[in-house]
Amino acid sequence: MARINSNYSKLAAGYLFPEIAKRTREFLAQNEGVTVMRLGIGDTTEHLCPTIVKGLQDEVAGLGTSDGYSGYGNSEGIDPLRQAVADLYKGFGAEVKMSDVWISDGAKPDSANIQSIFSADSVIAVQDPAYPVYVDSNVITGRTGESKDGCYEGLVYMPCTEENGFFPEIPSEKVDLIYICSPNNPTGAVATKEQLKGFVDYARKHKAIIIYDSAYAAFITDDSLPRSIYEIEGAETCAIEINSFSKYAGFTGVRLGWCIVPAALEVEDGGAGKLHALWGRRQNTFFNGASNIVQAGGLAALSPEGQKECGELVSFYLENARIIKDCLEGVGLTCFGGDNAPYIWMKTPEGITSWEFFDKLLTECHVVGTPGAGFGPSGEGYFRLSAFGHRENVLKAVESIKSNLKL
Ligand code: PGU
Repeated sequence: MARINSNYSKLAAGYLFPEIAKRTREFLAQNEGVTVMRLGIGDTTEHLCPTIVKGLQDEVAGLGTSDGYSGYGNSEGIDPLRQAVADLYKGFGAEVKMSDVWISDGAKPDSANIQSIFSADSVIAVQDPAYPVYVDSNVITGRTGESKDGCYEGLVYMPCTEENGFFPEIPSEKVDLIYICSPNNPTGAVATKEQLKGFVDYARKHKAIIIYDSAYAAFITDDSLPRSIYEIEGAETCAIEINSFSKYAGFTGVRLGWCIVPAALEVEDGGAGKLHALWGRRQNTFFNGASNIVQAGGLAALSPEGQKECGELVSFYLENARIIKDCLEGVGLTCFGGDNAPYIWMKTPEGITSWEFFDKLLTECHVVGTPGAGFGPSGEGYFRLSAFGHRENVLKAVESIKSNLKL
């Protein structure tokens, strides 16, 4: 008799973004003729850069020839791309070995899958608020109890608040896995080197592992801020880093990411090389490698010309962020983030919950955003606006907010 994984029933709600899409669809069904401006999900909108398109097309053309055809690749990805990723890190002063780089089909699968190489009784610490995948993947695996008052039992929440600049204090208890996202989704805050050093020191002392999601690293314009945790000395012994081509190169639909699992990592019951080998074993069993076509696109994205073109895209989205933030501050709302990240983290007006603000913004302004509560209990009272959008759509959204939002 087959039985279900009952941990799924612990999940407090549906996955956040489909839930928002559903509520938006319901609103549109009830309000015929209305169009909405979508600043909800962080999904890129601008077309691929020419250098990437050429990289993809050349690979497709090659696959149509006997010489250029390739079948299954290594689950860790093609070496030139792994090397290009390692070289990218060199560019900002971090030492990453090509052999520690795994190419994947995106940061979301990696951030959900990585927990599988750790013990089932690991104590998990998450920034609160956080990208929901870190929590949900551990709930599904059974590392938490039930959800009570918006918190899962057994999970260590590290509040990120206005008071601590949206970067958490180091846990006072012993935890085993620590998820850190910088630039942060949803708060837009970027951890400083000193802040990361505090966590690296903690992790080395307690043989904990940091899972560092740097999916938005390309949005850092302030050169004093770290783009990788490996800019911190000793991080290769205690940190895994996950990143993506999604936001940097517009690959949200194309799909490509990478995960760095250094051979130098050490845990309580495994010395150097152990976690590295386990991740290789996991990927070889569950994954047949990222698409060869897409990897060629990734290689083009990391070429000097590709980096220049992608950099322009990133600047375009950061300009959107500035436009949105200026508008919100102009109507008297308090905002954070948006300077080195594509998200603006806004305080909801006094007495209005984040889901109430979602409804208010949708009904009054026809603008879709993301309620902070969807990212964890400390997200209540906040609202996320995404800077991904066509300029025309962003301008329409800000005009509507200025004219129609009743505060
Ligand atoms: N990591 C973080 C921190 C993210 O915010 C996102 C996307 C990803 C990883 C996903 O990267 P991929 O390489 O594309 O897999 N966050 C978006 C999209 C929502 C989602 O469910 O992934 C967001 O709006 O938060």
